[in-house]
Amino acid sequence: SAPFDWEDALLLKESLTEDEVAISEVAREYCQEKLGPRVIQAYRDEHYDRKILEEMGELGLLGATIKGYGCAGVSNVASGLITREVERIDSGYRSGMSVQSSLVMGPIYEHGTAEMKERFLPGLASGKLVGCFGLTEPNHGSDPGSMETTAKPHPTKEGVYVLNGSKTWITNSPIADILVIWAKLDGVIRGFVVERSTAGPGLSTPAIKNKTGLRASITGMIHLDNVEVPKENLFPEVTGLKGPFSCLNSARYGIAWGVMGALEDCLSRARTYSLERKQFKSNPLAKYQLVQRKLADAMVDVTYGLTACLQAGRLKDKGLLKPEAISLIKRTNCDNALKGARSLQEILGGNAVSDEYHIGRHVANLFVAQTYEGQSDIHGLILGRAITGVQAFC
Ligand code: TGC
Ligand code: FAD
Repeated sequence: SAPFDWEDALLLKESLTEDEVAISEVAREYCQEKLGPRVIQAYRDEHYDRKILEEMGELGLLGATIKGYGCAGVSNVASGLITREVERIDSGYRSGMSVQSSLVMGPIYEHGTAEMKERFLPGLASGKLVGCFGLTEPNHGSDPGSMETTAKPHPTKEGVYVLNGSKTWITNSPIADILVIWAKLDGVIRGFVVERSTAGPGLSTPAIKNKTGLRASITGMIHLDNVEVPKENLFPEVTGLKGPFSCLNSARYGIAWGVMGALEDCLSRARTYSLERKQFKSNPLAKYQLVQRKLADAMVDVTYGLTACLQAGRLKDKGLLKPEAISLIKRTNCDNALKGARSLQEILGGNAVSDEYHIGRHVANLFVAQTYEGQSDIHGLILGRAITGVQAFC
């Protein structure tokens, strides 16, 4: 029988359908050939090329689980495998894709009217339109329920709302054509699709520069100063935090897969380095027990993490995946990826400081992955509440 495969210790591939394997291979080829060669320069220049979304759109990687509207309609496991391949290159590229797919196309598909779906989804699926998701505010990150952004009926124009407020740390906002904005209307959270082309001068989206992580993705603020939005662009039914959280469930699920891709890349690079680099009597680093332990720990975390993602994906396809279970995999995989990448970085010694060796970039990115979409301690508190029935947020 085939020997043990350290890159697939529990034979994940055996549990995938032919379609899932094929999609994963398409994504891998694209990422390795097209994203890999440009990531170091993009990270140095803090540059996000919006053509990336068009390239992904051409391959059917955007909004991949959506049926119709130019989307691929694949399983949640297939979509997770795409995410893993993209983040194997860089979390920033995965971020741009996750926001477009889960946080912009997701709510339009789930909560939008038929007219909104027809109007926005095909352009977003092709990557010709870029979207962003505005939930976090300068004063409200982990606690979005306290948001200050408001929507009010226009005092004179029938069927028009007026938005005021600020959002910050918003992926894609400086280049977004379509902005999903969460705001309080009569004190209740509602979702609006703001179109840059018609928003007028009250909308501005300055970039946040000089980031220490996620530099290959573009992040910015959103300022709304009396921005007018027609009532056709309001999600008609969903109210309260379950609006934004319903799409965050999918994005958090995707991150759990993605960060395992980043850790796999670190593992592969550290292993190669440890076999080539010799210290003390011409021994490769790989001969030393402490080094082997670091590699083994990371391989175990990848294997457990991907196995949990696979199970979560199958449950999601059946509609059985609970938000608390998503908190479990998002938190555990992000924590393990950050810890593992940081430990593997040590194997590269001084060379780890050079961006040519990639691991330092993953470490910086994984701090962000552990922070956004609910910081790990927040997910710990969500789990604590599920276990005890008592909430400890305030
Ligand atoms: P809480 O009382 O827990 O809930 C209020 C209402 O919301 C519902 N809800 C959910 N519904 C669906 N899925 C979920 N995961 C849900 N979580 C909560 C809940 O059922 C309730 O509904 P109802 O009908 O009873 O009103 O609200 P809370 O204010 O106590 O919430 C606390 C907490 C910590 C759970 C929540 O606020 C939280 O998760 N905070 C983290 C914030 C966060 O994740 N922000 C993400 C911003 S977007 C982002 O980071 C994108 S980065 C993307 C990239 O670049 O990749
Ligand atoms: P805070 O809420 O101020 O938390 C700071 C620390 O305090 C954290 O460690 C947290 O766990 C801890 N803490 C807070 N409350 C408690 C508590 N009750 N008990 C114990 N500990 C607590 N948001 C969007 O809406 N859309 C986006 O596209 C988006 N993209 C992002 C891209 C990047 C690069 C970054 C960095 C962030 C992005 N975010 C986005 C924002 C992100 O979701 C928030 O940064 C995150 O939710 C945390 O909020 P905060 O930064 O305000 O931290």
